[in-house]
Parts: sequence; structure tokens; C-alpha cells
Amino acid sequence: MRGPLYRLAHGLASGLAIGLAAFALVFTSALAKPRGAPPAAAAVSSRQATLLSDGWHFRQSDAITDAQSAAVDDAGWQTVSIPHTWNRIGNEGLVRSSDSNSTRGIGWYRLHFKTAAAGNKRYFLQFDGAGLIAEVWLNGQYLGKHMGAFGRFRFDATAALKPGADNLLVVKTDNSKPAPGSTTQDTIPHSGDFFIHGGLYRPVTLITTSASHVDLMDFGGPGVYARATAIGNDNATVEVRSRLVGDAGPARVTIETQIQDAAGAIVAAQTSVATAGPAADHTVSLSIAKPHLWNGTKDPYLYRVTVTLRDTKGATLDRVIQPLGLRTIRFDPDKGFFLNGVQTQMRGAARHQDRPAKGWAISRADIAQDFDILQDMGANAVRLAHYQHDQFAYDLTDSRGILVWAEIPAVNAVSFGDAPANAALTANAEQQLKELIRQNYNHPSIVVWSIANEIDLVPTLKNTEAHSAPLLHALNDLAHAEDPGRPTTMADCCERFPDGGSNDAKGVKLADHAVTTGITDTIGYNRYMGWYYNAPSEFGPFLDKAHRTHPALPMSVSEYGAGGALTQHSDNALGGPINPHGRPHPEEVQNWYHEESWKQIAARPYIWGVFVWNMFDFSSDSRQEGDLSEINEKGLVSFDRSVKKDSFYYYRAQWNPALTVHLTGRRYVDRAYGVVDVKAYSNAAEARLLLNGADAGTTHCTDGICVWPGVRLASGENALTATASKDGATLTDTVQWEYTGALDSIHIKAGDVTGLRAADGTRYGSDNFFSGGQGKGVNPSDTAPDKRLVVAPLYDSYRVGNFAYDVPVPDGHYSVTLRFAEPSAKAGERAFDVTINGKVVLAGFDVAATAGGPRIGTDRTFEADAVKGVIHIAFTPVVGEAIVSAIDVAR
Ligand code: GCB
Repeated sequence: MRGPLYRLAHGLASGLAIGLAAFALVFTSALAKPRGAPPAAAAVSSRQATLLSDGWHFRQSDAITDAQSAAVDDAGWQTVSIPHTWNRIGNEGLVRSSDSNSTRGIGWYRLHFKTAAAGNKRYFLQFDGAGLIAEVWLNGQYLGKHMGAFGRFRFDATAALKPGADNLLVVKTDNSKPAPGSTTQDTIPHSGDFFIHGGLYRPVTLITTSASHVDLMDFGGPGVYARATAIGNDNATVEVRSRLVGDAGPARVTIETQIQDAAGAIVAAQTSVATAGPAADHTVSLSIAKPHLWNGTKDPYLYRVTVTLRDTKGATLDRVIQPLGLRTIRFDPDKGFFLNGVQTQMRGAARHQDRPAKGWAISRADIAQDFDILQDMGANAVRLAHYQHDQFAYDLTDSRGILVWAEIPAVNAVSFGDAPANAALTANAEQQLKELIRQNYNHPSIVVWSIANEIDLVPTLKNTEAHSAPLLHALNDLAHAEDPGRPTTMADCCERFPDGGSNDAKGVKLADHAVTTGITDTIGYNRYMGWYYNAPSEFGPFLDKAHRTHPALPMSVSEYGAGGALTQHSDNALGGPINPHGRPHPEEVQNWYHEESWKQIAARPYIWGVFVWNMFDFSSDSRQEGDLSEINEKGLVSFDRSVKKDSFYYYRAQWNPALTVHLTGRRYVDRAYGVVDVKAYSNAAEARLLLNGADAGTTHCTDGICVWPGVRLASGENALTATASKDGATLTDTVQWEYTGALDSIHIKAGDVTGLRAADGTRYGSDNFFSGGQGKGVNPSDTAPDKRLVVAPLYDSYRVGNFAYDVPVPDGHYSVTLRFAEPSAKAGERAFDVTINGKVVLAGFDVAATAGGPRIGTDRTFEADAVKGVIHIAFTPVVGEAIVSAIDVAR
């Protein structure tokens, strides 16, 4: 029931006078904060917040069913501090580390604490995030249950708390894997490519207020919601809605609503009187003259809204301070995103909230460092995927002007089977959406609410019918009802277009799914052309097709990305296949993927936002990829944030106007070839290269990429230094490489993207120096006539098609060995010619016939001269396609 509210507006002048005095006290220290610091938290004398961080006893055990009782002996439990999680996922190296802990189940937390003895107070326990379900008891009394790992939640602890005495707080957290019949079956997400960490992984706080206060039980929201209803050059109108509660029965209160500018001056204020009873809204409208806009990274100007409740004698009862940014946003299907009327493409990456060893139990410094890195790359936007992040993250995006895609964890599926979401799951998704929106309503940096990510993925992979539309409609309507000021979006995985064409997500043919695109106001496409499927060159045409199919729908690229392993390297990203779901993931392939993908996005100004997947490597217990275990390494930066991969600098050269000069392949130290196309990422017009102190040439940089082709390394250590200048600044970047092979020999592992050290010690580089053809690996499950036949490593990959090599060696006389193994064809099914420097050396060569069957290596050696630094070897099909597995050129 809602109590009657009486509102009495006082004049602006009296409000100003009262407000200034209070404001000066509260904000003196906040003003001294460095650039980028978030607004001060809502902590004043009338509302006290006590962090309950230390001294918790913890035990992870599915067998303990009733640790809420005071009689439970927790002396032998582990002592922990909050934030905490018992999970530990993801490590370097190909095998799962022994201290990895992916246990999903129940974790109990117990804490004894005391409060001051104070009468007539209300107490609330606030949990900023607990994975995945939490139940809370205070002094044996059950306070309630919260389902969802990401939203803040509170319980009214007043009746259970013993002021001045010992209190026992017990929390049961449960991150059991959702499955039919599980405790978590009705909580989203059902699945996803990220690990759901268990426990109290964000702060726990005891909040004390007066009986009359701003509502704390509004889906974890601040209870004060400000919205600009009009923004003009001369004036902005801001509506501030405060939810008032009088827990001790109806009470007359004075409500001061003030807006302060960034310097602390009150620019608008209104004082009114109301009766606080059961939670009810109290709305005032304020006018700001000559509004200073919040203008993204260029000028993230923040006002503050302060709502102060006083009793009839003027004593402060409660106070809440919230950020306010005045900005207009608009999405246009052809022109993208407009911030304050100016076309502004959102450029950035997605972020997950975990770190090595800490998992989700990260610190504020960790969060701030993530945004430092993102901004250093030149990003103006972030996708905070796939769930609600810590409040501090949104505080930082506000104060730094980073535009935010915010979302709920409706990921991959709406049910366990082939059915629509049931009522319980729908209710949970709605609850998590309300939490996301109410808790973050006041953050100007958030410009779009996403209601789902790849929601049709599971049915798509299973080729069953998708049933996501009813849930999406419900969530979309709810988002509009909760916040008419921001559009909705979703990240699509699986839409197939009516005009046909290939859009094979994750390598499967799409079933006839209900098209969900068009339910939300805008759309994002998650597409991985060139990684999971297709080629990057198909990305642009795909985007155009999506745009043509939905000409009225503003669209973004919500995900694209490629794995980048720091210890796996390639001489040529096109040399051979990677395994997207396994190994290898050479760093240079990630470079190539982003170079190819970004240029296509950059050419399409209708795209309102582009979000690389992902800013950082993150934990995912199902993955064994690249050179890591339980980590998705599509990050532009390593899991521990210590290494910015080459591709980070590619984007820095595109997006950050400050000078970038970065030599790529810096971690590929032990080079397989003495001849290298040296590449740097730079936004300078040209760059100069020094090799071991000698000038190796100045080259033009095009679209952020500078290449010095065919640089010949010296034997042993090599120092390469690139130098470039821009706008009066000059930077150099140096890498140290080592070449221990002979200067006059080259060993190529055809069809292989990383290369090999052969049994005799010869170092083979990845497939390189070729034109035409395609690199392939021998499929171990191909039907070999003799199942026992395992192909030797030197022959387990090959180049196939109509192709040639220009092998770069100093002029002179060489022996050229060509190595072949037929991957699958029988004798008579394949024949080809080989010429060296135009002279036929093999005519109608049939590998299977010569070797005696598939998968058996056979070699041919010829004499040849290098002329003008090159030996030209051509492979021309006669029957089927030509192949070769390895090439050795040596004196
Ligand atoms: C996606 C998902 C994201 C995954 C990513 C990947 O489409 O939305 O959660 O992590 O692909 O790396 O496969």
C-alpha cells in the first residue's frame, strides 16, 4: 500500500541557502579527487555504511545443510575476507593447473559482528554481488534469498539485528551448474562462455539509516532517480524521483533536492514537505540554466543530485547522492550513434570481470586498471558483458566519459529443452533486468540496455526450433517501462537472412529460427568470420546484407575476435589452419584477423558501435586453447593485464590520436627464417627501421600498418628499432630477435601456421613465401587404407591447389628437397607438375603411387640456382590439385 504524499515546493532561494551549507561539508574532499575518480559514495552521518570485510569463516561443502544455526562449530573453517570466491580458473600452460578449482556447489560464510547500540534505526544488509544464489540469516532469522550473481541486493535486517550485541550473519551461496532440477534451474544464465564464480565476490555492507529514509529495497537501486526531460542551450529540465519510506509509521519529512555542478556550486534546488510512510515516489522538477553537457571522453562533465531528508526540526535523517550527466543520445540506422547531436561511433571492446587467482573477487584498483588500458587503446566505449558489473565500473565510465553497453546475463538459451522460457525463468530474467536498470539508471555513460546475448545459440547448434521471442518481448517491454530514456539492444548470433547466403555460426548450418532481430530498438551482431567460420573478407558483405535486410534498424558489431597466444607464433598467418576451439592460436593470426576485420567495419559508417571480443583474456573452464588452460584468449591484453598483445597496438594506432609505434611479432624471438617482412603498427605517416644500428629503410604507413618487406637478419642476435614522428612527438620501439639458422638455407613446413622442429633438429618455419593454394592439415580421422598408419610430423600438413613459392636465398647454387605425403587420395587420383625456375623437374607426379599409398612420406631433391635472390618453384595440377608438405633449400 502506498501512503499519501504531500508536496510543498519552497522557493529556490531558500533551498540554495540550506543546501550550500550542507554541501560544503560533504564535498570538500571529493573536489580534491584526481581526474577520473568516481563521485563520492552516498555516505553521510545520517546514513552509515560499515563494510563487513574481515573475519568471515568459510566452508565450501554441499554436505552442510544448516550452517545458519548458532550451534554450528565453524572453528575449523577457513578464515577469509570479502570479496572472496572459492573458484580458481585459468592458467598458463597447456594443462590445467593442480590448484584450479572449478567446483560448483554450496559455499557457506559465517561472520560475528557488533554494531553500536543505537535506538530507532533501520538496518540493511547490502550484498554487491553473490554467485549465483544467496540465502541470508541473521541471528538465526531467515532474511531471504536472492537469485542472480550480478545485481546488488539488500535485506532489511532491522528485526533480526541486535544493536550493541554480538550478531551472527550466515550466508549460503550456491553456484551449482544450472540443469533441470538443480537449485539454479530458474536463474539466468543457463550457460555461457564464462565461469560463474561462487561466493561473496563483491563487498558486503551493513547500512544504518533513520526510520524515515530513501528506499533501500527498490531492487537494490539508489532510491533516487534523475532524468533530464529537456536539454536546451539555455536550460535543462531534470526530474528527480525519490522513493521515500517511513518505517516507523507516517512521518512528516522535508525533502531537499539539489543539483550541484562539478565545482560543487548548487545550480538548482527545491525543498518540499511530504509524509514518509510505505515506500512511495516523490518527484520534483528542477531547471539548470546554461547546462554543461556530459560529452563522452571529450568532456565527461558530471553534476550531482543530492536528496536530503530532514525531520521537522531540521535534523538530517538520510541523504543520497547520485551522478547526473546531461546528454542526448540518438541511434540512426544509416548514420550510427549521435552524442549530443554529433555523430560518434562507439569504439571499444567487451570486458569480463575476472583476474587470475582472484577470479571475480577483484579490487577497485583492478577495475580502474582495466579502464586505464581500454582508454589507452583509444576506446570511447565498452561493452560490459555479459552481466551487470560492479557499481564502481559504471562510476568510472561516467567520470571518464566512456559510453557503455550494459546487459543482463540472458545468454545462449531460454530453457534446457526445446521450449520457451518458463514463468520462473522469465521472472528471474525480469528481476535481473530491473536490478540492472534501477541500480544504474543515473549513470549517463550507459546509452543502451541489452536484454540478451546469443540467446538462440543452443537451439542453433542443436538445429532445433528457437523459442526466445516471448522472453525477448517481455524483457524489451520491461526495459522500456523502466527507462523510456534509453533504447534496447541485443547481441545476435544466429540470424539467417531471407535472401539466403552463408552465415554459418560456429560452423553449423542454421535451422529455421524465429528471427528475433527487430524486437529490440537496435541490434548488435556477434560474428566471427575468419575465426570460427568463413573468411574475414566476408565480414563486410555480411554487415551490408544485415543492413539491407533491416534498413530501419540501427546496428552495431557487438562481437568479433580471434585468439592470440603469446607463445605461439607464425611467419605467415595464411600459412595454414588454426583450430578455433583448440591449438594453435598464433599471436600473428590474431593480428591478421583484426587488420582484416577492422578495415571493413571502418568503411561502414552506419555501424553505431564496434566492440572487439575481448579486451582481456578471461576464464572459461570449457576451453583448452592457444597456450593456455581454461582461458578464452581472444583478449587484446593478457589475463593478468601484464601483456598488451600486438593487436592492442593495432587498435591504438587506429583509435588513439597519440603517437603509436609498435613492432609486431616481438614475442616471436627465436625466428625460423632469416628473411622477414618486418611490420609495425603506427599512426604516423612513415616510419624508419634500424637493423643492428644500420638503416633498413623508411616506409610509408598505410591504415596504421608499416611494412619493411624481406629484411635479412644477421646470424645470432638482432636488434630492430622503428622510429616515427607525429605532431612534434617522436617514438621508437625496439625488439630483439634471434636467428640461429644458416643464412643461406630455408626450411618451409607447407600448410602449417606455426612450423616445426624436425626429429633431426632442423627448424622448419611456418608455411611462407607462397602464392596461391591453401594450407591444410592431414585429418587424422581420414579414411586411411591402413588405420595404423600415422603420418610423420613433417608430413602432417600440406599446401594444396595451384601454387608457387619464391624462396628468398642469396644468389648461388642450392639443392632443393621437396617432401610429399598424400593426405587421402589413392594412386591415379592426383597428379601434378613441378618446375624450378621454369624447368620441369617433376611431370605428372602422383604421390600416392610413388610412395605406395597415402600418408607415406616421399622426397625428391633437385639442384637449382638462386637468381636475383630467389628460387621460383611452381606446382601445377594435372589431375586433381597439387600438394607439397615441406621444402628444404640449402647449399
Ligand atoms: C560469443 C559469445 C561470447 C564468447 C565468444 C567466443 O559469441 O557471446 O560469450 O566468449 O563468442 O569467444 O566464442
